[in-house]
Amino acid sequence: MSRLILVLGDQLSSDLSALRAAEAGDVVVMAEVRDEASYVPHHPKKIALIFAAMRHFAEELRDAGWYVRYTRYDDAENAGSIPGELLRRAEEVGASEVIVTRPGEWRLIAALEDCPLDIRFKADDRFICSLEEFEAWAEGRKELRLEWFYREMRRKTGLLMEGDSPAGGEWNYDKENRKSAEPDLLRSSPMEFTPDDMTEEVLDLVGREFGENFGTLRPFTFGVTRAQALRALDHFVRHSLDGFGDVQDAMLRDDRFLNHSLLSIYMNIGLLSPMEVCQRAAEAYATGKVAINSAEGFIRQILGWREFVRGIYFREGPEYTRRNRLNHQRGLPALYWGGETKMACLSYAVEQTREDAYAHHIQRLMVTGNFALLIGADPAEVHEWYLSVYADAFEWVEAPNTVGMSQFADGGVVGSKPYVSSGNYIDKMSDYCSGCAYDVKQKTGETACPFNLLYWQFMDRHRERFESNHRMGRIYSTWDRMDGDKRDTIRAEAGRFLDRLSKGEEV
Ligand code: FAD
Ligand code: DLZ
Ligand code: SF4
Repeated sequence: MSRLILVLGDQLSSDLSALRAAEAGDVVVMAEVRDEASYVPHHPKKIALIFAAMRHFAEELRDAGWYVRYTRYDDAENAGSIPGELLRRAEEVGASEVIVTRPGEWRLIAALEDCPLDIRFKADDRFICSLEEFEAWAEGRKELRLEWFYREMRRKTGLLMEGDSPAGGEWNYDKENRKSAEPDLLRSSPMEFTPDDMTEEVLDLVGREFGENFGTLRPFTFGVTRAQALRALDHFVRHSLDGFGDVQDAMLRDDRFLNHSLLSIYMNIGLLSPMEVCQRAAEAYATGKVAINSAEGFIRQILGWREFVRGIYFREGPEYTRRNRLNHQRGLPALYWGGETKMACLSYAVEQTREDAYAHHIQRLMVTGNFALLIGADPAEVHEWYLSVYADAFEWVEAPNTVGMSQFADGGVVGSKPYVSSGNYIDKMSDYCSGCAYDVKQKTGETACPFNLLYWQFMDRHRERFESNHRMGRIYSTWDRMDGDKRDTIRAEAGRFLDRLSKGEEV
């Protein structure tokens, strides 16, 4: 009897474990469904990316001889959910067994477990570190810290290793990767692609069905096939990787991508493997084409962070997204969904997010994430926002970054201290402040940058929790040395700012 091989929208890899387990006569099932397209209000570009890449992948599977049953979003018989589609297809072909590579989200794993078919999960081995390996590494450690995990991964893979030693002599070149950036008309941009007829059809569908979601659908320039993703990788390694490290943390109004790769969207839906991306970067270093700080900085994000957060997501379990260690309850302000704000940094980051379904790491962490944490936004709402608005957002990678790294809602599992800053950091790393109604140099007063007030108010209100953190002691010494009247003014002005936010006033 034939079996069903389920391929999800972020599992578009020809060497997927479920496909490898198939036998002659098995039927591949792929489905564009309402439940997946609306569990959060995804950015239209994200839905278009996934549907278009799914349709192209299904064509490639058929060309390679697979028997594929593909359901389009507007098919009349569409059951609206993955389990529903499996049941329908199982009846059609007379199958009762389904093979699926374990999904990247607890919600969908639970839905499949509840499905009254015989569901066989295969490990998702498109990662460099298996979940078993991560568990073995994490077991018995008091704290899980990226740096130690990353070194293990370097040793395991041999990436950027010279014998037992790290290439160039250091494991980590982060110190060299904190420069600000100057506008440079010659800086290359990520590769863009023109939609073909199949993608145009998807764009029309998404425009009709999801046009009300936050986010601009056109122009749509993402690649949607493995061949295009490989071209994007090649383009990045040739033109942007060498400059990646230097300006990795910088932000510029008129250069949204700087030297970032935009490769997360391709890796996260399976069009590129993390190992091949790292190998290309290591090869570019070995052949003298890129500097060590760039190759290492880039590889660390993938071999280190990407693998690390995935391990955390599955280790911490389905309740992880509901953690709220700092007990933050504020609703996410309307400005995150495009409401007016006078704060230039937030306005630029949100506008870019709306147009591109993309913002780079420091914009996510130190602008939108920083502000949400400082105002005490409910981490569940913050999580829903990040999961919705970025084209690369899938829970296994988004949740540890948001709930853990950015909002400290997991109490320090991902990061050892909260990522918060005053306006000074944003001013140093960007050109945003020169176009702002607020003055980043003013610590108090009518025009003071809100980050300056909120930063100290955050430290003050969470003193009990953070004072004993050895990485934060100096912050509290600075606060205590401040003139008492100034501290009171900061508390009062930050309080008024938060009141205005609560009333829904423009800030
Ligand atoms: P580059 O700067 O070119 O980096 C190269 C690659 O490194 C990325 O493609 C990505 O695969 C990997 N990487 C870099 N940082 C991280 C990280 N912290 N965690 C995991 N992988 C990383 N990344 C996602 O892929 N999906 C998300 O939903 C997501 N949500 C985030 C939410 C918040 C609040 C924060 C602070 C970060 C989030 N990140 C997420 C991590 C990071 O911001 C993106 O991976 C990166 O911006 C993707 O753009 P890029 O491909 O141009 O990255
Ligand atoms: C994100 C997404 C969307 C928008 N739509 C679909 C879909 O219609 N069909 C599908 O198979 N997958 C989709 N996905 C990806 C799934 O939500 C993803 O597989 C899970 O979140 C697990 O990572
Ligand atoms: Fe952002 Fe403050 Fe700079 Fe304005 S002054 S852009 S609010 S950091």
